Amino acid sequence: MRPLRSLRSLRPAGPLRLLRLFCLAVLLTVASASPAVAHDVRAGADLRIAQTIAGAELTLVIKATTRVPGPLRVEVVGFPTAPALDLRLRSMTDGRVTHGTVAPGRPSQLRVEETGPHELTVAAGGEIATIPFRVLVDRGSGWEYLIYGGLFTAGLLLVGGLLSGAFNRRGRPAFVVTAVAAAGISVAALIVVLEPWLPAGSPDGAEPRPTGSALGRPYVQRMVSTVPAHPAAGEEFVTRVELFDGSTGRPVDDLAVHHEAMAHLVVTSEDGRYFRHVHPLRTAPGRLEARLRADRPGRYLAYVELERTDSGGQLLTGSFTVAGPESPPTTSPDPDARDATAPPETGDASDGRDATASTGPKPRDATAPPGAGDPDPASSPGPGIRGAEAGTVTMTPAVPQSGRPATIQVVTSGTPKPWLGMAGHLIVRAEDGEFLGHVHEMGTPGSRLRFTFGFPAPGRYFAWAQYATDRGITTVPFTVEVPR
Ligand SMILES: [Cu+2]
Repeated sequence: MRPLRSLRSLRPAGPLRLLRLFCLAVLLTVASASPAVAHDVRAGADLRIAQTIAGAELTLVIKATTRVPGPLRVEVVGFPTAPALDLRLRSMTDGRVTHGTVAPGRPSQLRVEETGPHELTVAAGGEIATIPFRVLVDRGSGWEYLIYGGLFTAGLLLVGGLLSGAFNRRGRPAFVVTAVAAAGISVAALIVVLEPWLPAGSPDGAEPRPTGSALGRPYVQRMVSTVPAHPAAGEEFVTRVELFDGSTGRPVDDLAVHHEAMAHLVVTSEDGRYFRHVHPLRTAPGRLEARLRADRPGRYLAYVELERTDSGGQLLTGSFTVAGPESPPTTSPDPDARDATAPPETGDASDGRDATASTGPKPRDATAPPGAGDPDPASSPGPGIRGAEAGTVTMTPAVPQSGRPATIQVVTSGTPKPWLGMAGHLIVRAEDGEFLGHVHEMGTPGSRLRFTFGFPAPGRYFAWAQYATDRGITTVPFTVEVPR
């Protein structure tokens, strides 16, 4: 029988073992560093929230705070403009309240006395929204202390090593001291290099995370309704979305900011001629509301895109019916309506209520009819787009195939500016309403937007490309036929 090797011989020599242990510790730390939550409000970052209020589409910007107690600056960006908003900031910790007013170009300077949960109430045009948020202040990561500690120790030891070397003929103590100093410098340098991947300390005011929440919170359950229950064509009504936690029955009030909004509400008529993309107001815990007006009776489909904290993104659906006499299709529609096939210059909504709207006749067909040998000139791909009229949509390939990516290019009027964190948005609905897709612009420079989209199945799709310029939000509607 072969003798067992002694355990001792399996162990690496002392310094080598220490080095291995150190590398293992670094690897474990990096591996266990969880990626940052994408829509968390972080210290040092502005909180941007899109709101559709008083008929205007705007983004409220709560600026990052660096010191508390201190000022809290609130700004507003209008698309194209925004009314003056009355602000009321309330600390959820001690109930302290401060007031202010904000308008485009006129920021409001509120004051915060402590970190933690706050509520900002925004009022304009008889509408009120309350936005819960947390004031967070970075207290620095523990790694920084390690870096500075390592460098400080190394500095001390280096001086000690030099002195010891100078006064001691036998160089061994000096060598040891210098070696430890070099190790200190190495640790500090390694942490500097690895810092982007190391877990950051939670900032002051952050929500205490429950332990053992690996499974996350359940998906939201919803109720979509209108007030009044049976809205009439041409009259304003409220679309209400109520969110419940299925496991507790309580309102869901922990939405993460998703694409710069608490929720995105898309309402379309069954025939695709009516389209609204708005950012509903939080009027009560778990309740989101948006004022709308539909010009024609019929069935309307509502889609809500949101993200619950620790739960992920979700698309909720609902529908409602607008009552009233059918208006003759050829007469001029209500003042809100606009010609979907007109160039965006004339199609830009002047009324903020419809800043993200499109209504009117049947949108143009961006695709050649299936089987047509000679595609529509507007469908010619890529290069031909130069100098094309704003609102021109081209598809590559000209006839998209289901399940394969297609590139959709939209000529814009002017250079788009960021809206909801992106240069452009494309929303696609299947004709039967069973599918709604939403993709973003791919970062194309200049006055055009490019999207990649995969149509999931053959059929007819209604699509709306949206972008913002100084003149407001432009919506370019078109239809796409995906052959079998
Ligand atoms: Cu949105």
